[in-house]
Amino acid sequence: GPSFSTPSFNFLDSLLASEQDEGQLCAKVLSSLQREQANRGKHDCLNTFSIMCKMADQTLFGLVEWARNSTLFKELKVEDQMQLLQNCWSELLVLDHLCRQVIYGQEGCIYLVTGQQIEVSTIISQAGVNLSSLVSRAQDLVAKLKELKFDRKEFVCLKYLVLFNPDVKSVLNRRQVEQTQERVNRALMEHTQRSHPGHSDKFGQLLLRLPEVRSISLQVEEYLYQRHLLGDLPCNSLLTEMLHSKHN
Ligand code: DR9
Repeated sequence: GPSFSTPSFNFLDSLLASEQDEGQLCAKVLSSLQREQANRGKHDCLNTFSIMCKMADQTLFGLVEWARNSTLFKELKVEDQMQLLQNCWSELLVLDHLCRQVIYGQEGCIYLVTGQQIEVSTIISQAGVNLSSLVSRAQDLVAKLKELKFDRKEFVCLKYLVLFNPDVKSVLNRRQVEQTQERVNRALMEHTQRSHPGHSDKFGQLLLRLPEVRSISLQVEEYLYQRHLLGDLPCNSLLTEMLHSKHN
């Protein structure tokens, strides 16, 4: 109960409170997809890939908005905010995807931000090797996170740890980024110890998943870059803009 609360308990709650609502995000994405389709003729339907990109783009807008609304992030100079987001946008997308699968996903299915479910076997049969391998790697990680009984608070912490990365080159106020990283790290450790007292290494187990998240996110960028080279990526999207910020 509240009588046992500690400062970092409240800290974690405040991080959780500024999470965006899944229902609102879903409604936003659906309406943007409908607007897009309405602007087209009856016989000019968006293909699957464009729909997925639009979905990812809207999700990315939501994640950038989330970061920019967070008190800890607002304390940074705009230049540093840009550097940090350019470094981790694809990791945030992957974490977001993973969390959605852990919370809503059914065995053998991918749960999209729109609430639609797609069977993994369908994807494997329709997608090329790159996308298939991406989806399989992500599903393996989902299984591990389910096993660890990954919860929302832990997910929020991982998002902050990915965002406040002091190793990003050309960050001006490295100390401030480091301090936030340490603070979130401590809150995550205390939370895992409090909520799973019998599971002494849950904290370590969660942190050990981050290199795989990073690696999957780099594969997402590679996949998207290949599709960009084929001319398949929408030109005026945040997704494309972020992708280019690294390849410059
Ligand atoms: C929640 C985050 C944003 C949500 C946006 C998209 C979620 C992406 C997550 C999983 C992928 C779902 C894939 C759905 C596939 C639908 C059916 C299908 O298999 O379509 C095939 C089509 C084309 O495949 P291909 O590119 O391999 O080309 C095949 C070739 O033509 C023949 O060899 O696949 C798509 O359209 C997929 C588009 C994916 C858009 C990628 C956005 C990535 C952004 C974030 C991803 C987050 C992590 C995902 C980890 C799996």
